[in-house]
Amino acid sequence: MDKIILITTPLYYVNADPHIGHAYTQVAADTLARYWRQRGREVHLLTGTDEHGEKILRAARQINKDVKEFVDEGAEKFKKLWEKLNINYDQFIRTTDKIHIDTVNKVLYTLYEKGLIYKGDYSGLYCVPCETFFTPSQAEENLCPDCGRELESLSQESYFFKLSAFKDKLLRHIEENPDFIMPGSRKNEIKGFLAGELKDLSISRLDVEWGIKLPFDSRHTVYVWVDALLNYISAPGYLNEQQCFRDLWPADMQLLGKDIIKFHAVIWPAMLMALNLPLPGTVFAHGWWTSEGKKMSKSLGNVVDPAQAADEWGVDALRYYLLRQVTFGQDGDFSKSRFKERYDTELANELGNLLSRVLSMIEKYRPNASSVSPEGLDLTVEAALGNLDKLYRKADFSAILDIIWDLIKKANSYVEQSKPWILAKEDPGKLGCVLANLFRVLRAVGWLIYPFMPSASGQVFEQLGISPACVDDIKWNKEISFNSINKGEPLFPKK
Ligand code: ME8
Repeated sequence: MDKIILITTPLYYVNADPHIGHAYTQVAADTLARYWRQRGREVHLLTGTDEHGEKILRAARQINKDVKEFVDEGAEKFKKLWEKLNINYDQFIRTTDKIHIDTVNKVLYTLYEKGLIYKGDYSGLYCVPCETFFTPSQAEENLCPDCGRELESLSQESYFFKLSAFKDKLLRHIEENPDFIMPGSRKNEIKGFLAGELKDLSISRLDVEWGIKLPFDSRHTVYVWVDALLNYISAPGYLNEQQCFRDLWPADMQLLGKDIIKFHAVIWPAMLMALNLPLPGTVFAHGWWTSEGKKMSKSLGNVVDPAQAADEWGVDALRYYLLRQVTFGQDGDFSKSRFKERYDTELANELGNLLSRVLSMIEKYRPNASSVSPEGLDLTVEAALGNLDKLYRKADFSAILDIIWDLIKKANSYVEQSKPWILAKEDPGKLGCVLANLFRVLRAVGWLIYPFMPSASGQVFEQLGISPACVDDIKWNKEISFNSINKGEPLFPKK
């Protein structure tokens, strides 16, 4: 039996409202999950929220809210948005869940017993918004090298994880597993980072009240990143090492943004190695979105609210735009004018029009579906289907959408070239064949767009009057009938 495919997203901080960057990772994860389910694989999509630490506590205090109430509300905001964006996740873990807290305790105790955690003194700088430690040489003028905000000085007793002991093993793993860190640019970044000195990691703080206490020294609170990363094994059931854990772990695809690649491609695998657990198949760090050419920030007022964008354009169009606009792995810019351009051209004109014109012609001419000659379209459909597994494994959404749109464009040109309105008068036999070919292309297109645009896919099938259950149902030679077509509203109405 095939392994259950485990796909993970980061656990988002609950101190701020979800924005387009969070939606991006979710849409990508959901698209991968939908594809593999569509191929008959069992998938577990894991997501959740990161709720401990000083940043969260300060945010709650700032608005005089009880911190538990604050994180409960924060988690709900994410859940609500995922529902709106049609994100079909299987598990939502919160770092305040008991099973997670118990798992963190178990892991830290195990590592302590193994001699991989020791007590020392930490002296250095800390960025609260990024929840990250820096040495003075990494920071200019006391400013965070990542976010530019002021750093705080820390000097206190702390427990350390022997991260340095894993440097060579990590480098070897990266070399031996070319798909472990994707894309290649991120892999090079991590290899460069590991080429320098890898210091042990401070994993506890004395002065943070909101978090998990160290099981062997309750004066200390676990560093939020160690806490949060462990969700990836607490959620699938590491605590009791149940069968479900063995069925799910290791993750096949861990998705995240490039901002947190070091945590996921250095600290996280080292922790797994320390626990003698297998490493994830792929850690994929996608790029960063800006908005209208600028970094998104509250003060600039240019933060894109995904719920609002979905209201304005429709959920499917938003999902499409996010995965179409940039090659997954590269940075991108959210621009209303480019969104509109893609909406009008690719969704309304190319895809929406193809469906509506083909169905109008079938309704009008009522030909007999015939299968005399596929005129090459069959090969394009088969080639598209044949390439998908490989591309989805690489999360190469751009290449997949290129293939789908190539098919759509070919079908539109085929309409222009074969001129069914003339065939209706001159060659009814050929007309039946042309419209049957187009019906078959649309059947495949409905299937192919499903992971990206699940509702539009459903509408295509409804209008074609079919309900394919598996890929065999959309293969070229599977019989068709025009009897159940049901031309409906435009897929993507003009804005
Ligand atoms: O880092 N462009 O949570 P977070 C693209 N709690 N992606 C973006 C983005 C943008 N402008 N902004 C956010 C944390 N993201 C930790 C994670 S995991 C164990 C703990 C996405 O709320 C992207 O996936 O700051 C990024 O890595 C993540 O949100 C950061 O979310």
